[in-house]
Amino acid sequence: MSAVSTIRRRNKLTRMSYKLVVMGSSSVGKSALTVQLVKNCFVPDHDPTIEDSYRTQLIVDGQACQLDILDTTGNEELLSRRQQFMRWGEGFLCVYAVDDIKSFVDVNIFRDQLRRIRDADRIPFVLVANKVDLGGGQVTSALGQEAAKSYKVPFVETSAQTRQGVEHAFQQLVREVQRARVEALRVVPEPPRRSQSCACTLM
Ligand SMILES: Nc1nc2c(ncn2[C@@H]2O[C@H](COP(=O)(O)OP(=O)(O)OP(=O)(O)O)[C@@H](O)[C@H]2O)c(=O)[nH]1
Ligand SMILES: [Mg+2]
Repeated sequence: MSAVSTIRRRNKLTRMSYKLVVMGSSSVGKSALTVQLVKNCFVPDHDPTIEDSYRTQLIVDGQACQLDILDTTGNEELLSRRQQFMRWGEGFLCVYAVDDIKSFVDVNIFRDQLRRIRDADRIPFVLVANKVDLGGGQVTSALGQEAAKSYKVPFVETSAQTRQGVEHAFQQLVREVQRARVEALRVVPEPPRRSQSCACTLM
C-alpha cells in the first residue's frame, strides 16, 4: 500500500462515526454526563436509565466527529443488557462517583466483564471520576489515577453539574478509538509482493 493511500485510508477511518458506551454503577452520573455533553444542561434528578441513545457532534483535534452514545443502566439485575452493549460499543467511558467507594470498586467488575466478552486486553476505555464538584469524596484523585495507570488508560475528573472535564472525557475516548483503528490497520497483513528477481520462469 502506498503512503498516500495509507494516509487516505487512515483519514477516512478517523472521520467515521464513533459508537461510545457510558457505563458504570447506578447513580454515578452517566446520564447527567451524557445530557451535559449533548444538551448543555445539568439534570438534577435521578431517573434510573434502562437504555438511552444519543447522536451528537464533537470537535476532536479540530475535526468534527459524529458520536453515537449509549447511556446504559447501572442496574446490576440487567446483566444481559450489559453483555449486549459491551458487544455493540467501540469505546467505553467507565464512570464512578468520587463520593461512592463501591462505584469505584465496581469499575474492576465492568472492566473484567468487558475483557471477557470482547476477548481482548486493549479496548478503548477511559476512566472517569465524576461529581468532583462535591469536593473531598471517598475516592481520592490519587486512587483514581493509580487505577487508570494500572489499566493503562486515560483518567479524567468530571462534574456533570459544572461541565468540568465533560467534553475532555469524550474527546479522550474518541482518541482512544482512533488509536485502536490505526493499530488495527497496522496488523492487516500486506498482500504478498512478487520478487522482481523471479518475474519470469525459464522453460
Ligand atoms: N453534584 C453532582 N451531582 C451529580 C453529578 N452527576 C450526576 N449527579 C446527580 O447524581 C444523581 C444520579 O445521576 P444520574 O445521571 O441519573 O446517574 P446514572 O449513573 O445515570 O444512574 P442510573 O441510570 O440509575 O444508572 C442525580 O441526582 C444527578 O443530578 C455531578 O457531577 N455532581
Ligand atoms: Mg442514567
